[in-house]
Amino acid sequence: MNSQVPVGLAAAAEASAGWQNILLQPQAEGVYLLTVNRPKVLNALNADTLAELDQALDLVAKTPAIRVLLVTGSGEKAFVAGADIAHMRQLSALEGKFFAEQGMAVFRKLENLRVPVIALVNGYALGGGCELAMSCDFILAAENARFGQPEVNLGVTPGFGGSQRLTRLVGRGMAMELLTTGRMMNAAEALQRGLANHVYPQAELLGEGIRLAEQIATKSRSAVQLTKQLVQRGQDLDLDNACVMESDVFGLSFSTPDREEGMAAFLEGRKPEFS
Ligand code: DAK
Repeated sequence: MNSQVPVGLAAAAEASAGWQNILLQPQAEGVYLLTVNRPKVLNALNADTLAELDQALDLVAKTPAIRVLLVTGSGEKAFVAGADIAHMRQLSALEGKFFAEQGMAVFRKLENLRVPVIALVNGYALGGGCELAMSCDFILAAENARFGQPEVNLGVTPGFGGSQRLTRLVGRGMAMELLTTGRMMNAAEALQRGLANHVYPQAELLGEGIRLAEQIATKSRSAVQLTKQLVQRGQDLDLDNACVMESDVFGLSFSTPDREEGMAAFLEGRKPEFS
């Protein structure tokens, strides 16, 4: 399929039917749930799973009806317990490099999706699992969530962006501590350190995720997506250039029908009906 051609939900459902390791399911109007579905190995990521994730993200990108994506793991024990160690054990140095590049590219694609992406961390998020969660726009955690980068226990370094994203999210000192000890952080600490936005009892995590996603899905699609671009791109710019970019995008948002509708609705005292 041409990645530029928008597809409808029926075509998207058909395209996802062949996947073995992941699920992409509607949850509410505009809200889809992407689940890593290998519960027997705590949803560990092997090359096949990464390839399916890559296809799923292409599908999400070209399905305009999907306005917010939730990402989680199957079962009640794990979000994703890391890269698949049985798979990695067989890799040569060159294959290891390709595996890391594959994971990096998939997580970068996730990060760069136009739509907001929310990680629902329902248990262990270790190594590649923590890296997957950190590639989402923000994290909601269940009370049993555990975050960590235990690569030092395996004699390797993080390979899917963990050393970089964790440092940006929790700061250099705490990232160094977690990366060099491999210790796990529980949900309360993740909340305290700003890695997770909220913590919920496990049984409520999906419902809360859907509720929050629905709030976003009712807002102006163009404003939400432009805002994501501003946050994504701005964090790597100096403040002067980032503010120039914000002025430009602010101007651009004035060209949208949603701007006309949003402002008219406010002045007329009614709810906006965004396109
Ligand atoms: N890979 C493969 N299988 C895994 C797994 C994993 N990451 N994590 C768990 N499993 C499997 C277990 O082997 C077990 O399988 P069976 O024995 O039942 O066949 C099953 O899932 C249930 O796990 P446990 O029996 O161990 O369950 P417990 O409750 O006792 O312990 C645990 C849960 C999450 C604490 C434990 O499973 C654990 O420590 N898992 C490994 C966590 C971990 O170290 N993850 C990897 C992080 S490192 C790179 C590319 C990528 C990466 C690095 C470099 N380059 C190529 C350079 C990324 C690395 C990582 O992600």
